[in-house]
Amino acid sequence: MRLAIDASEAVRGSTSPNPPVGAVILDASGDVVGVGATRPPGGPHAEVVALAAAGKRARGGTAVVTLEPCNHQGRTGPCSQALIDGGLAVVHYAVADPNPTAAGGAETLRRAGVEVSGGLLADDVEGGPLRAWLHRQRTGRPHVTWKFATTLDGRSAAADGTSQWITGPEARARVHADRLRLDAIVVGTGTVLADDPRLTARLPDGSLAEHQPLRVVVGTRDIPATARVLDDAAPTLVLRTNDVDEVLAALADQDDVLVEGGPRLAGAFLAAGAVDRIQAYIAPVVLGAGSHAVEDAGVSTITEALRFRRENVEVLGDDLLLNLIPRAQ
Ligand code: AOF
Ligand code: ZN
Repeated sequence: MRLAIDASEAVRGSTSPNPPVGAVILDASGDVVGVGATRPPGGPHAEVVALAAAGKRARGGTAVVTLEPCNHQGRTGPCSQALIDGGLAVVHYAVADPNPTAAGGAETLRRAGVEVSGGLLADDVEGGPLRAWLHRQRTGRPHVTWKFATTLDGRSAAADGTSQWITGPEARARVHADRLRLDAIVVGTGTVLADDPRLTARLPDGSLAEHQPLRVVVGTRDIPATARVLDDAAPTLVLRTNDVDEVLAALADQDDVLVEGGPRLAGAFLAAGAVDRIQAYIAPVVLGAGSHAVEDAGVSTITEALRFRRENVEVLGDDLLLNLIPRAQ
């Protein structure tokens, strides 16, 4: 299952609206004979990719899949039937498929005499590669991560508005590595006017990655046609609204969405309860003046404070990355 999770991580960001699934086939003696992951929409599912690699060696073997094999004729045939046809004796999956159209694969396999078990490393899969997709299946809304960088004194830009760079090179490398796996990056028009960001996913050598997240600019201020976010390096969606629900509706086909600055956009998402996860980069830097990461989150008294709990803390060079999720979840 660890191998299947790794395989699915490698395709995260390239499969939505389908989930990034990983599959591993072991032959009858337990050797790995096929590894696969979901191809971009319209392409084969993970199991079919892994079965193709395994060929006849799958007969009498075991399939390990991060999601319950699908049971429907969609853009591709049902994976449950592909596993039966491949002669698999055992199937382990991590998470049941919550999509009613696709569910039922476990039952179909059992009826065909295959030994089936679910739940293997389910927490790792639910909190990892399938987290954003499962969230959208459950809520109908994309999974939103709010990311920001702050100094020790809680500033995200200096008094003159400059903000590059608060964090060090390790943290910046991490931000770019994460971008490769996203479906969309959202910024406000104020950030475009102040920083003129490109918002592209770039490889360590600075070149453009093959998969680019959708760039989304939100707000009612005009941005110049020369803004770098409008270049042809990646697709861009401009939403002339301040309404968080409208933004989420426009992104209904995206699983994994990152909201970056600025402070008003972050405040609007927080106030709307639309932040599912926070990535807070904290740099050992003091500015003593300058703007904060959030302007107004709809909180006027301490009992209304928005509270989060720690998922984990990472050390990146001299900086810290706090991964947080809402208390209620
Ligand atoms: C699997 N293995 O690798 C994936 C699955 O649009 P379709 O026809 O490709 O079907 C998409 C649905 O299939 C998706 O919503 C989810 O329920 C399941 N995805 N299932 O057995 C895979 N990606
Ligand atoms: Zn399938």
